Amino acid sequence: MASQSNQPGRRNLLKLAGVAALGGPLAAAESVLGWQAPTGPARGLPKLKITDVRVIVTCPGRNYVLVKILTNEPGLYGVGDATLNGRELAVAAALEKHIAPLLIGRDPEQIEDIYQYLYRGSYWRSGPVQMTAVAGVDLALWDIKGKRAGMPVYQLLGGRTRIGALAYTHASGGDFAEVEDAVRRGLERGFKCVRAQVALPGLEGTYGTSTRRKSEETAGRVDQQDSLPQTELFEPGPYLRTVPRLFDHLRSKLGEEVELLHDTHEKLGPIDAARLAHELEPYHLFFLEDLLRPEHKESFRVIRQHSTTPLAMGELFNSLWDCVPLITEQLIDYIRCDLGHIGGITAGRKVAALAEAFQVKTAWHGPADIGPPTHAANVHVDISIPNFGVQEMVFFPEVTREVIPGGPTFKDGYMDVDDTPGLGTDVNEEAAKKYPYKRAYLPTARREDGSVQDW
Ligand code: KDG
Ligand code: MG
Repeated sequence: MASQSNQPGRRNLLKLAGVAALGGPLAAAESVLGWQAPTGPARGLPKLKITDVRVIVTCPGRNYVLVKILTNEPGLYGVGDATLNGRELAVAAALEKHIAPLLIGRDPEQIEDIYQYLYRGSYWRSGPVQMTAVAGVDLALWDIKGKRAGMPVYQLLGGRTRIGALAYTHASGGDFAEVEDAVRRGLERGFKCVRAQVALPGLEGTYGTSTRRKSEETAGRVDQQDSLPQTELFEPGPYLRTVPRLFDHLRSKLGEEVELLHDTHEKLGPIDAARLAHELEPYHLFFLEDLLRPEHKESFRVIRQHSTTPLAMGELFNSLWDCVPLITEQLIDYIRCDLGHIGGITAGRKVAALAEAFQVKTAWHGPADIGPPTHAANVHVDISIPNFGVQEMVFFPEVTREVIPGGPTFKDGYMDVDDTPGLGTDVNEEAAKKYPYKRAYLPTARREDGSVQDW
């Protein structure tokens, strides 16, 4: 992996040493070029340096990309998650070839500066590959800071604001009765909030509407994939006719107490989205998720004009700035970015603070195709901010936990993290080697006439 130093060249250093001897503002030039902390090391501890950045690509059930950042303090390292479902190797290459060489010799304590440097310093900014790579680094740096401080990350973010993070699970099925059974199973497991999805009669279905039960939970898993993407079908007409009837069924069978959610997965156009949100009003959803494609933020105005159903949006966003218009115009009620795809905890806390000012709550993306360090980061942020809403969660299989141990716990409807210093997750590099990467794609979708449809 990357090993060359990032300190300024010898000739520059000699020049700067002469200038610095004069004192004044120019004396700072050396520390700027060398990226040394102007304030000195924390708590009198010796100065930290990044000595190695390891990128671990592994497939314990599905593909994950982990970033392990090592320091000059023996045994002190951090682990982050840089998994981008279906584009894992692009992120791994960005990290190995472009980002790791920039980090060697840097002070891992300077998390904000490194985030700014990687985000703005590349000139080309944002995008899912770059921001997932930045998130992997960011999480590893927060892990290091927590370990060094002897504190869980949520303490570094300001300490607890709640007993745990209210969590939601997924329920799906081929018909309304199957979905109802799946919701009941979620409730028996302790969940207070359940996302409900149903297959569409007469259509093979796609994400969240599949006749292959639970397909949305397994999408992208290598055992579910051919070597090239599957093509799935979607039609808005059957979807719009079916979903309100599903929630009518669920409310009549389950009552008002259970919090129900639904994911449209960016499939609709503006007026169809407004119709769905309007027709779901009697069933009082906790939220209706990702109605529109991420490009069309202005179209949320159309939905707002027609409905009081609470709206959530954001898992395809890549930066704080993607969130700004929806939050500042109060066009959504929940911002549900993926901390692993917007630059990590450093970006997420900015999104949360912006949202707080406009009474928007958080609902960070928490699917199976992001690794345990991102799930841990979600919960550290959830339990330390004032405007947390709800947290999507999954249970990882044993094979994933063998390779990436640790992560949040679940009890009585809430997720939590313990007081392990740092994020509370790790990577077992030896175990990771047993599960080499296997090419896998997310499915794609088309309409019945053959044209491309958002999946
Ligand atoms: O890789 C894609 C999944 O992360 C996404 O489809 C899951 O929409 C999703 C959700 O709400 O969990
Ligand atoms: Mg979603």
